[in-house]
Amino acid sequence: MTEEEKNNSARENYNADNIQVLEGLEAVRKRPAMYIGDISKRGLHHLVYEVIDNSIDEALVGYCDIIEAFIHEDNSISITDNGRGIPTGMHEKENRSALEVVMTVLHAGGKFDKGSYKVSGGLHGVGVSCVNALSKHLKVTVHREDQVFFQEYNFGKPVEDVKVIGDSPKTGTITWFKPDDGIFTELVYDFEVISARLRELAYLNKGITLTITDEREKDEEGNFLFNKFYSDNGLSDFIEYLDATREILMPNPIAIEGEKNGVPVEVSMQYNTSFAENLHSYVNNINTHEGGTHLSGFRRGLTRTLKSYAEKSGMLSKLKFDISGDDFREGLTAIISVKVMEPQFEGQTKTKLGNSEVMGAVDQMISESLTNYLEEHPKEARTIVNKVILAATARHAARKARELVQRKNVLSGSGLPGKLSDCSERDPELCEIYLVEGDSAGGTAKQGRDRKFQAILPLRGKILNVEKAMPHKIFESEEIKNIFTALGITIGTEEDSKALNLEKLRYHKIIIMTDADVDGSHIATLILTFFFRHMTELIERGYVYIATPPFYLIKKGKEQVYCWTEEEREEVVKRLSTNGKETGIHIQRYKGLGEMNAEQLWNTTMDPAFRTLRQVTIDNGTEADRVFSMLMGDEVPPRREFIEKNAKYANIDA
Ligand code: 0RA
Repeated sequence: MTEEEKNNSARENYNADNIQVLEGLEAVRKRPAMYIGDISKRGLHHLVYEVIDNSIDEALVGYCDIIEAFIHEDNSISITDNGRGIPTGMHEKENRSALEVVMTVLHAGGKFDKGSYKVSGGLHGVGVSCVNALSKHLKVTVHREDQVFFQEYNFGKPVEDVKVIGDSPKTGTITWFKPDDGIFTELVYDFEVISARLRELAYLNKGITLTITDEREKDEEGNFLFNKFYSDNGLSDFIEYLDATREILMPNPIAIEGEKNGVPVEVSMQYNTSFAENLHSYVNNINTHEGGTHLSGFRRGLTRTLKSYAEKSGMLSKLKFDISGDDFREGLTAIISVKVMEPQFEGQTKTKLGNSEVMGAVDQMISESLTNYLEEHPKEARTIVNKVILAATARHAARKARELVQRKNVLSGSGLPGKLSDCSERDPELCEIYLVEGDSAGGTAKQGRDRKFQAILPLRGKILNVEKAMPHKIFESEEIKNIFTALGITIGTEEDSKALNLEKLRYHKIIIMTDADVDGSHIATLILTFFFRHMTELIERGYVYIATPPFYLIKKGKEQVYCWTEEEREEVVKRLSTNGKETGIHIQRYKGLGEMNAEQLWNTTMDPAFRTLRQVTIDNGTEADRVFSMLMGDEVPPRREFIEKNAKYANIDA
């Protein structure tokens, strides 16, 4: 064959392969959300997690311990690892480099290592080929067998065959990609979001170093933003991180690790003085928000083991009522992490583990290890039982209070709170409710609203801090009772004291509207804490929003402009200035909603045609749990540090 014939032949083969490849990757490009969840911020970040997951898999089989992520100046991403490098040899069936197959064929990743332990995730585990399909440009560099291999792609299509571009003494894989701006609606990476995921991965996979460098931004010393995560003790370190601002009841978390019926199970747990139940479960490093069989197994094992210990100890003899399953989990922070070969994910968001064999495995594991622990730690065992008794007593009180409230609502006609100005529409999908800080702003909102579909519920001052209060307090707080009844939600059944009944939910948009100052953001946080702890499902369904009133009204002559940021204000002032002079410009800083009249409030903050609502979402439930307990808990220094780092009002109020 001449050189030209060779090239032609290669091209023909290449084209034949390509047809097949295009079918797969075109499907991803046509319906990206089916593969990565969505095409907004979440999906954009999903690309990074997908690539990192492949490196984590390499680490799990013991060949890699450093994974580094970079956000480049143009919002492209690189992930490097020091694993064996993606295989580059000829893939016999496909008749081209294995590397190319991994990068261009759906679900091809990892299939070479038949003997090895490979688990794959739910939403994750779609394969790096998906990332390739959704990238404008991607380059992969592999160091292995003393050489450097390279291939690049446009929209998932190889630009040329895999080639050797140099020699190398090391091994590893470097993947660089630039997400396709024709697919994603959001293209800016969030350093904190990626950091939170890397932190989580470091705790879930002890011994691996994960770093993130943000090349878009430098600190005061001229260094790029940088985070490094590493954990020696895995889940127990995670528990200590999550409980850092809680008052704990034992010197160290209880750590459980082993394998049952072929299922690797890892659990760490610790009791604290709070009333919240904080269970976080993972399957193959993926957070299972909706729980599933591993969580059920944990609950069963925990309840049975503690109950049997408590009964044997005689500590329950004075108790005049039953202990329920909930009582064993009040003030408990626990992480359950299992690895499952072929996970079945179910539920609304496909984050509920369905594999039935996992339930027994976790149950047995917990029973055996916890029984040992209790025998070896009598002091901690007594503390736990006392905590359970306290929880049972409080639950008993809460039930009485709740029954009283719910009976009263039935008796008092419509049952709606007197302070609610309801809308006339009845279809919940079309209805909105504004939870407004203060009676006076509530009055303005009532005048300004469209009464057809907008309801107003004014809340008085600071609502109850549910993070610190005993559970039954929420049924005694007037403001919180009003929220429940206005929304049409009941909480708690005989079986589950925390179950939400959303059947009679009256609004599908619940909008928190507070002053744009420090007090206002504190009140918004109190309300959000309440929703996060007691009405999580409303947030998960996307029903909870935050209104964004403007910070400034700038006037000059007849022109009026509202501004939401400092940058906007500067821009507008510049535009309205004549010859660099600000003469005739009047700037009004809105400190509170009360400074706006009804028309202004409607125009800027409530009119659906103009307003901006920020939807409340939970990107990372574990991190959200930690932040809420810190913001609303007892310790001041970490809270101050967080607020100083994140406050957008700080400079404005100063
Ligand atoms: C399968 C087999 C081998 C390496 C990998 C997968 C691998 C994949 C990725 C993805 C990102 N980084 C990775 N590192 C390794 C190697 C098999 C062998 O060398 O015998």
